Amino acid sequence: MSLFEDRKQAITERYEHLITRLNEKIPYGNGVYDRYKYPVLTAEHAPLIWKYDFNPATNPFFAERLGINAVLNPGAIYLNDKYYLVARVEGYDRKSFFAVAESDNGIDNFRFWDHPIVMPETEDPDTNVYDMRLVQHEDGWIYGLFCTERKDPDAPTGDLSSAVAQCGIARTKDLITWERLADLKSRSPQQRNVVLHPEFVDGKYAFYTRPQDGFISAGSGGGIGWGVSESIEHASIDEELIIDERCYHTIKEVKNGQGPAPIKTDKGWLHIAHGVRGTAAGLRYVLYAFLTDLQEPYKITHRPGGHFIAPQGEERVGDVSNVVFCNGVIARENGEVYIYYTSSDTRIHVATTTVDQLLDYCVNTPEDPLRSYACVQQRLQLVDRNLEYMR
Ligand code: M1P
Repeated sequence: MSLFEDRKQAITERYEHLITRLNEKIPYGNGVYDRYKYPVLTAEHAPLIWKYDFNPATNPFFAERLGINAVLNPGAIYLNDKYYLVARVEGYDRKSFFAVAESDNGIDNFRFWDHPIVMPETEDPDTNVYDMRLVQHEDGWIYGLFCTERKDPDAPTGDLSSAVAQCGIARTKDLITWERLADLKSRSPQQRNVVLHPEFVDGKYAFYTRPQDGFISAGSGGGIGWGVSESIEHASIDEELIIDERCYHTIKEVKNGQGPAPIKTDKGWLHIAHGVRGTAAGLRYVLYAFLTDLQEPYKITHRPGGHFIAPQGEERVGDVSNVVFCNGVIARENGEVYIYYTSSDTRIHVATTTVDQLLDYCVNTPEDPLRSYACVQQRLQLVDRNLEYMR
């Protein structure tokens, strides 16, 4: 066989082995959720036809032509008995694009569709798009809200890093054809982590936002915000209410952001979000959870203290280390929940749980009491209750 054929065959076999590998639940868990042995999507899951030129006349070494650097931060949706992830796929050129991967069971055998999503541009082209939140809205459309990033037109000469992040909005019925709507307008100079609430609130479209002053830094802004808009075609928020603030010496001291759209339960809307704190090794991103009122989704009713998922083991290392991020969750009608989280901006994992377990976590985990002394009191209460019970 030629070098071309040798490589093509070996690489195709390795790829098929990876794509069809069964996942394994890691035993014991923590009673709140279970992690799995293997990531569900990595850069290696990108179809070979996205990367290689399969014509030996133009690619005699079967060399990669367009590499994929990372597959991360997917939106998630359950449709037609399948689990779909709309992943952020990042090429070697640092640009991200969206692509759909599907699986029958949500924990393994995810396979990308042949064609990445063609996301139409607005009249102001995006430099980079990423982190789609997929929402099946009660108006009948599936919406994808994502970050659109463009160079900051006010950046001083020589500053090639400053950017403006805003919320792009698109809608679809089938995840194939997307109609791009106008970017969200709000008063904040920067918006990331914007999420559409799945239901109308007082007849309006409602959004979770994350206003901030700078591209990276929250500055005087930050926190998870809430705002409403009459229109989705030209979404515009006049007033943003901060519903979950940043807080000194907590997991969300530097910034925080809504994860996927919240899950509707009989005890309230169940939210997964990310919190960021500074360390000597850089920023640390963890996930946390909270519950909001069913009628007034902007009112938090329960806030379990501390992190819900933090990076562990190999998850701690990647392109942006010490990060877990989640913008995709699937809550099945039977109560099963699939949380798709990304570790270190590099690969996607699943954690499985149930609505009952998540509600138990939210309702029965005490809040962060914000001081060491109070934390000790909290733990002593648990110890004493246990000793009394076990007597
Ligand atoms: O690198 C970690 C994350 O940083 C950003 O999130 P945030 O705006 O909350 O800081 C995003 O760029 C996200 O994609 C990335 O995973």
